[in-house]
Amino acid sequence: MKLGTWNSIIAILIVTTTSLAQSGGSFEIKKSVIAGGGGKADGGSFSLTGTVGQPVAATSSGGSFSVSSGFWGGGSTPEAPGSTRFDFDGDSKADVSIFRPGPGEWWYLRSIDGGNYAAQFGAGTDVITPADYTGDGRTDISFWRESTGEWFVLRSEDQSFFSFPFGGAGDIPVAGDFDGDGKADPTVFRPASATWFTLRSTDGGVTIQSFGASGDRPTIEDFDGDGIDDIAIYRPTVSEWWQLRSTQGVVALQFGSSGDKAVPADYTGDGKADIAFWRPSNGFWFVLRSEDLSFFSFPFGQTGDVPATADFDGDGTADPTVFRPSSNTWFKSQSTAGFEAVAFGIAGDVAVPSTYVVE
Ligand SMILES: [Ca+2]
Ligand SMILES: [Ca+2]
Ligand SMILES: [Ca+2]
Ligand SMILES: [Ca+2]
Repeated sequence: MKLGTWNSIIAILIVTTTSLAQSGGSFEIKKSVIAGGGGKADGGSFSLTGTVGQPVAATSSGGSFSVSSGFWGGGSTPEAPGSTRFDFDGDSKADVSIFRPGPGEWWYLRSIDGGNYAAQFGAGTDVITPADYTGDGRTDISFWRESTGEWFVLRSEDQSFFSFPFGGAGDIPVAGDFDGDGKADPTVFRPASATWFTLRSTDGGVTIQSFGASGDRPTIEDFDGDGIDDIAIYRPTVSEWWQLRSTQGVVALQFGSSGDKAVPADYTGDGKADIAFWRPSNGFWFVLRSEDLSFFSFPFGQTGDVPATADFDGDGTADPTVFRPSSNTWFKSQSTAGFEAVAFGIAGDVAVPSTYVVE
């Protein structure tokens, strides 16, 4: 989900007296990244139309002109970078979090300051659907009620909620950003007809697509790394992965065997989700590298654990993680911050980062 490439964009503003492509007066700009997704910088007889919006860096001056350049937010239509999944407090680090079905409570451990947060929202019979629907970079607590097909979203901004009907009995609710505006689009996969229905956040319209077959399970990720989530399925009976990639088209691969749990995420950190599964019988992880489709495997966790992968240390690379219900302990193999065990939850709790794991 997270767009690591945005973090690596570097703005370079160079002022010289030579004359090259982008020039005006006595200065020349070789490279620049301007905020606001289309903003413009002006000075005297010169103007520069911006390209990419990101948080502010600095202002550079030259002669009679200055350009505030680099990375800053705001503007009329800021393009939100993709949100980190299961990041409720908005620090780009996923938060250890549980849903308590009995009372319909959500609890999470804020990575930003170590505090606890709790909210009551939903019931044990609801299907939880956490995602950033409002586009503020923080995951919104959310659930889908199958009996009425209604979605409920608790806005991260002010804890108010909204609801709307979308989908019906038998559907599988998922969420992904399919139109690339930084807001998750409520989506249901209808197994009976292998049809996808997406409620677009950009214009409120509905996209209907056929992809997959009856019995498939949705596994949405950004597999081709273009910043737009891709419709994808895992076919448990034959361990096949089918992806309708937004830029690179359809691909199908076989990886895994019966009983494995599908846990696709970007474990290699190249910005593309990797096909991956966790094997409950021996606690091994298997990752098919997006770079070259070679694979690697390693043991982490044991039978009875629940895979709960997310990017807990916020470096853009998914961290293999398991939640152990017997002791309510989280074991994280973090790509940068290393191993960490955290006790969080009580008996019967559901690990929120396991929400979209399928088998
Ligand atoms: Ca966080
Ligand atoms: Ca994509
Ligand atoms: Ca990858
Ligand atoms: Ca990480």
